[in-house]
Amino acid sequence: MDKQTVNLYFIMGTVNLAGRDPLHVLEEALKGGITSFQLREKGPGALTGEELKAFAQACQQLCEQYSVPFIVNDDIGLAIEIGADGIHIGQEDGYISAVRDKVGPDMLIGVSTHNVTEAIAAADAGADYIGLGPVYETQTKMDTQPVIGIETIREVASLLPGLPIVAIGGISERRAGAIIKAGASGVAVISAISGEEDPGEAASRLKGAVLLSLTGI
Ligand code: 3NM
Repeated sequence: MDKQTVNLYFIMGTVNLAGRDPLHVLEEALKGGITSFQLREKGPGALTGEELKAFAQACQQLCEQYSVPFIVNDDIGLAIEIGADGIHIGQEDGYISAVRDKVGPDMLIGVSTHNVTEAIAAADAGADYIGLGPVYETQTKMDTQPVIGIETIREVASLLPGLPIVAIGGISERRAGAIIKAGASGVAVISAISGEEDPGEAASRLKGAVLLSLTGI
């Protein structure tokens, strides 16, 4: 997997969008230049069953239009059923090798990691990319691990130079530069796009910050 694929990785579900239409937010983010999209449907009122599947397929179709990989969080069955481009799993979601057996050779597998040990284990087990965080405090996910800061990114990036690393947790346009300079391939955000007045503009500015820092390396 190309590191550029995770330059700007947007995560969203239908929950916590302050009444906005999620497909509209996604399309604006796609227009703004996101390079990956993860459907993460969690929290009170989260869609399930056929409703979730229909929503996932609508997201998938939009992503296809913009040639952006469509990745499903956690739900391996759904990812397989609709033919997602990727599946993203947490530390508690089972062995990567078992997930690979289920999804076949072509689906991307991303893994959430929170320290050097988890990052190395994920790389050894064949993860296509890792999420690494939370880099900063986040208001979006309640059960996060302790904040890891920039130094952990630097350490993991130097130990795993070939692996796409996407930093996550409390990332804003202002913070993106330092994260990229520390060695991350990109940033994953929820609120810095979906919580903004103009998600397209927010995505475009974040992308600009990431690309500027990458060219400066
Ligand atoms: N995972 P925001 S932090 C979904 O550290 C998620 O693994 C995290 O949301 C981790 O960009 C997080 O609004 C939430 O801070 C990111």
